[in-house]
Amino acid sequence: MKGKNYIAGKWVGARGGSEYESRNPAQTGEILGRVPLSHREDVEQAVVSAKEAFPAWRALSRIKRGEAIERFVDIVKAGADEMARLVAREAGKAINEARADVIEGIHMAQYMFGHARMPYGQALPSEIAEKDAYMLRKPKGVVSVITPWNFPFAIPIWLISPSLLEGNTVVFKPSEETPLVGEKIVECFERAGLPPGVLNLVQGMGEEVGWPLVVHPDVEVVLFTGSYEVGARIKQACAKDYRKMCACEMGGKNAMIICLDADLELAVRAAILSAFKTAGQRCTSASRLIIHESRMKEFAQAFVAMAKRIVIGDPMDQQVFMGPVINEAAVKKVGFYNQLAKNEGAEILLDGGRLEEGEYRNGYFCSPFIYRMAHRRDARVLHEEVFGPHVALIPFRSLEEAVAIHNDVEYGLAFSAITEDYRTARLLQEACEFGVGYWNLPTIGAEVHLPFGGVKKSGTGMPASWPLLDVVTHKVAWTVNHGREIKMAQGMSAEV
Ligand code: UN1
Repeated sequence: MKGKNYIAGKWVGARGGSEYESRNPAQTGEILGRVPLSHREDVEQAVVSAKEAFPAWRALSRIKRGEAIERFVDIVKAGADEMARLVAREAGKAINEARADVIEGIHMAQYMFGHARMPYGQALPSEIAEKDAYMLRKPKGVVSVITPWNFPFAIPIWLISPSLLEGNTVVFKPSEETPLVGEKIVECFERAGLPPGVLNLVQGMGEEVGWPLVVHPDVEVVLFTGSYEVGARIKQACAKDYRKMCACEMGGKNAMIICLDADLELAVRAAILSAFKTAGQRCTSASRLIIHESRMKEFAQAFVAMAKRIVIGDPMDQQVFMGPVINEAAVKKVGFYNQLAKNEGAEILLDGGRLEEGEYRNGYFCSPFIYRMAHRRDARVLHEEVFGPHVALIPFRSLEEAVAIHNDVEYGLAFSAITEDYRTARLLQEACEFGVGYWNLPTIGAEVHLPFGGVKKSGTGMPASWPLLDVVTHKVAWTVNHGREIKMAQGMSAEV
């Protein structure tokens, strides 16, 4: 563990030398490491270093840049187990999920390496026979990458690898909850032979590091995954700078619609995974299960019975399904919304919340909270993101009503339709507002080569996969005269 920032190819402490500790959310007494608590001056140095490295990096062939990403993949693969264990210990994700996080990052890097040999422009027709016309991509410059703790490995790779492939240079600020995973990523890129300054790391908090990275005049693009509140501030700040672009992936209040003809066993399994994987802390987690009223009773019974069997505990234990939530604030937030559901008249089907006894004493553990909300569609708890193991069952009578309930939130990220009928699924696909949709599947489980991002308050600016290549590049027209002359227009006076 270095416990340092990485700027211009050197591991350095924060100016002034302040540090903070990264702790294990399952064992809060366990300090995993110490990292710099950086400030604006550290960001300044990192941006200068990225700016200086840009001309040489963009001048390399795209395939050469892709090969650096390939070497990164080889290095990560060789240490994948160790990386997954660090993800589990620092983010509190169950070990099998931590492995999946690492694999998802590998997949994105592999996809971007493959992309290196794919077309990066187009040949287009011209109105004039003597002209050839092209669209070419050019990198934009310095990209800020600001990422969350819930996919501490995969999401940084989602954002860093397309930026680097296209010839941009990057300043990376991982979540302050998972700085050591962030450090490991950068270490692997260093070992892969990235030239100094191409990828820089600055550890620290949102206001002192994240915000300066957003407003810095030499940053061309801001890539962010996190809350709506922060994403909205970023978008407003970028709008004030005429040349700055951002892509933000933000919150969700995702739903499954479970229809009259649903396969019950499939619906229950999909709902358990959607609501409780990662302890409900994915932006794609489902917190609303919209169920045909005549299937409500049998679904609720089977769903609650399975939720009771969820094993909660140490993320390193192979048998554990759900680890802790990330921190004290998250425990409090889950507790607040569980109580709010009660205050707003919910029928509690499984009362859950903070676990404090025995093995749970030293971590931020919460058990599943499940409730039925039949009448109060305007209840606040049905509209706000909780980011924890908290899920509402909401009955509907007609498909029109199901769609209306589904769309009656300000978010639109992940959606799943559970039905055996093609026409019903087609109707829901068309009418529901979402960015990542599924039929007879959980709301989680995105694949790296598919577009990923939300509508409404869930996302802006094509935040992942191949659409992101457009965000980090300019598309320029390049038109060539292969004729021998340029015909002059009329209106020239006679030679003098
Ligand atoms: C997120 O939680 O920010 O679809 C992304 C999924 C993941 C992505 C989640 N692969 O569940």
